[in-house]
Amino acid sequence: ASDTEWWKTALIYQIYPRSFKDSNGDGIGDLNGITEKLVYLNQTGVDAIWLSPIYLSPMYDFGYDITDYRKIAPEYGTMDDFKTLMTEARRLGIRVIMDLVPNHTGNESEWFQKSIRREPGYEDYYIWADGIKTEGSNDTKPPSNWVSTFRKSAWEYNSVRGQYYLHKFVIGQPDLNYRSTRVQQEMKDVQKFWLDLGVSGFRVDAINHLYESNPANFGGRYPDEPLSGNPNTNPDDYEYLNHIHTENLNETYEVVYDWRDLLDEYIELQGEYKIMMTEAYADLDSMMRYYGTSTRNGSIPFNFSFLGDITKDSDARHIKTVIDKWMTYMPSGRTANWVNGNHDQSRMANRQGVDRVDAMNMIALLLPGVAITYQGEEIGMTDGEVSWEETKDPQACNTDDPVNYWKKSRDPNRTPFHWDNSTNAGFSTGKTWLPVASNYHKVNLAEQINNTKSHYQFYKDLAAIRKMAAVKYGDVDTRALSETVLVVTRLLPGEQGVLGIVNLSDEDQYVDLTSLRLIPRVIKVRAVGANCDNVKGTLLIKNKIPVNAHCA
Ligand code: ISL
Ligand code: CA
Repeated sequence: ASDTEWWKTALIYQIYPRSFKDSNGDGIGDLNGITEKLVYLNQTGVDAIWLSPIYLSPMYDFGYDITDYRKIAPEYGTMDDFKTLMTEARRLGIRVIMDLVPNHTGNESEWFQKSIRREPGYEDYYIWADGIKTEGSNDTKPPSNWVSTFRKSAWEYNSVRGQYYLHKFVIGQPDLNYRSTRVQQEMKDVQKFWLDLGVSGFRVDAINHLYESNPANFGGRYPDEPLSGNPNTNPDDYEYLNHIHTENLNETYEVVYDWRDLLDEYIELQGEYKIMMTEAYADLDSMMRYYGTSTRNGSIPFNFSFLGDITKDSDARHIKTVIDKWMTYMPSGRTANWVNGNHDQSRMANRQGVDRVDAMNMIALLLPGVAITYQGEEIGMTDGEVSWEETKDPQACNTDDPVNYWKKSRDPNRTPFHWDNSTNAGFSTGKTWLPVASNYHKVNLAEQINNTKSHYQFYKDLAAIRKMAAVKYGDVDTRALSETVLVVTRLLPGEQGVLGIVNLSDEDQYVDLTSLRLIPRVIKVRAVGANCDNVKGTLLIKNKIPVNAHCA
């Protein structure tokens, strides 16, 4: 593939820098730690890494509250460290994708400080509004009933400015105002800054939140959201409301298409296509609009259906339905993508069960399009144990609930990576910012590199198979042969094909390959992986272990 096509079949590895590798013993992962491990990622077969935010930040939301989009957080390193990382990544052929957080800055940002003081040019950088007067009192109520995704009012009063500002996330994350053309330009300049440093694109944070309904259309006020009617919620909960005025507005899509145009300018400038992946948890129709229109190109909207719709109980037919849904809804000519985890969601081993980790990795890596792996999922890491006292995630802290906080906590899936059996799983020599999961003696990379039947070896095999022409460019056929057997076939005329078979049951199963009408096109069958026995058109599927085979 040329450099303008690489992204269509990329295997992207998400690094949560704070928890990947600590190089200086302060218990916090850093850029030099990542650089140290690039060889590992290259050997694994990763095409690109996406770095969760590494920018200057007070870390109320661990880097998603940015003070300066052009500076590196000192605990993660320096700009020189970043350049070293880029050079080493380029040498190994690994592309680097940055996290772009356009919806909000941190409250220590110079823009916000200037906006508080109404400095000329900065007055409308953020969403400011007067409170609502309450009768018989000098106090005001927030401008609308909007709730932060992290609970409680999304409005915070600022006494210097004498107005409320909107924060869809923590109080320290004021929402930027995209009705200001200056803000629009600032965010384009931020993108150019990083593109000029040679990064290969962006993962765009919380894109659905970019715009709110225009008060000009609602008598000068931000309109209340309608109630969702969800009986399990109270007015402090995000789910208490529907979000018709605050999510996926038409204006948001236009901005995404404009950014796509900006990125496309770099095809000529740097001879490389720059990827844009947008993050939104939304209904399928709203999601698909991010892809673009018949006249404009957009982004790759993250496909979170594996996270939300596939559970421990999903059978093969259901998994097929989930796969088909995205493929069918996706506008023609666009690129699919499969997300098996991230820093906001419980890990696969917990969500779908440790027995299904290999199966889910196989499905994601054999389907057409982009596959995104969150650090640790290649070795089947589990959620760690984080007590209330050790809890750092603001989403958990905001519950004010020492008993049920864990239901909202994202800390368990952010615990440090398990490199080996040594102290702190080889992540750090110092006290780690979050506790290391207790099972690291059993689940760690070093052990899995030495074990031919490990999650890691299986993942690495898949990453290699992914480079085959049939997986890059071939047709896909996904079939549930029964409730427990799912088959993914990738075929390209004249090329060696690939067959991935998942056994979701506890028993060995025999699969008659002749039942797959595709088989006459298969000439040679080569088994890959220790658990695959090819017996005259029948694949023996061993206990719970997904088997894969190449067939040509
Ligand atoms: O985490 C979620 C569901 O469990 C989402 O509601 C998530 O908060 C939302 O999609 C936005 O997430 C992103 O932006 C947040 C940040 O806290 C998350 O880590 C990030 O992935 C604010 O920047
Ligand atoms: Ca460190």
